[in-house]
Amino acid sequence: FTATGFDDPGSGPLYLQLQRRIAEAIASGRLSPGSSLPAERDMAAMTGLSRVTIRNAIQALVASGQLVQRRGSGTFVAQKVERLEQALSLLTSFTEDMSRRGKSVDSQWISRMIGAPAPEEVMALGLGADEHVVRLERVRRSDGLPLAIERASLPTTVLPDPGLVEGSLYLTLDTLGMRPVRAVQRISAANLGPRDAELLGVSPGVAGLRIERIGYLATGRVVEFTRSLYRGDAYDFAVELKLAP
Ligand code: 16G
Repeated sequence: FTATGFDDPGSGPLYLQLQRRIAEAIASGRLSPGSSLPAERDMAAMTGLSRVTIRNAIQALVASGQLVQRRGSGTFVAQKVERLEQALSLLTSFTEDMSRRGKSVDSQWISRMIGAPAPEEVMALGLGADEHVVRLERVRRSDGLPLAIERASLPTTVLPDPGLVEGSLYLTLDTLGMRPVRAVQRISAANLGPRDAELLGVSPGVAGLRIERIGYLATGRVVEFTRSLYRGDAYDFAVELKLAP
């Protein structure tokens, strides 16, 4: 970025001119996905613009999802995501969904543990006194791109040891004869907090989708209570509707 070209009074506010220039550099590939932007102070020196102007231009590009800000490490060009259409009427696993699309799955573990259930886990899983839960917290990635954070809770009577899950939870449950055959799913809007945004490689405050799934065996026994945060810029959920009787 150079100091030239910012003096044309007909081109609108300075921050908009800079915003346009950065957007063009991203579109043309001169600034590639994942690359970092110079610090605000250095950009001010390069362009001769004030730090407030630089900040305004960057904030606008962060809000539109073209740039991502990470606490402590700076501002980066956002990774391009291709939106995925996900059917809502089928009970599939993340691994199956991605393999069907010919994509690789590599999930990043955040934590796996056994503990006493929180009140909402007791409610959702219908736990009795003294029952414990296994908690699996993962960032689900496909072709290296983080798409969702999943926090699954299961009774230890369903999954006795969190270490049994290597890759696919549903595959593990299948081998234990505990794979859900029915589920109730709720979707609501959520703005991603700083920690979750960081895990997903997006800017804090961007739109996400909160999805809760409660999975049942044919007997009606609850096996899974999973709370997920999906990237709002990566998913379209689709469902076929029929006429009401
Ligand atoms: C899906 C499910 C999640 C389930 C997971 C198992 C949604 C919103 N969530 O991501 O509830 O635990 O699949 O995936 O669809 P896995 O077998 O690949 O671990």
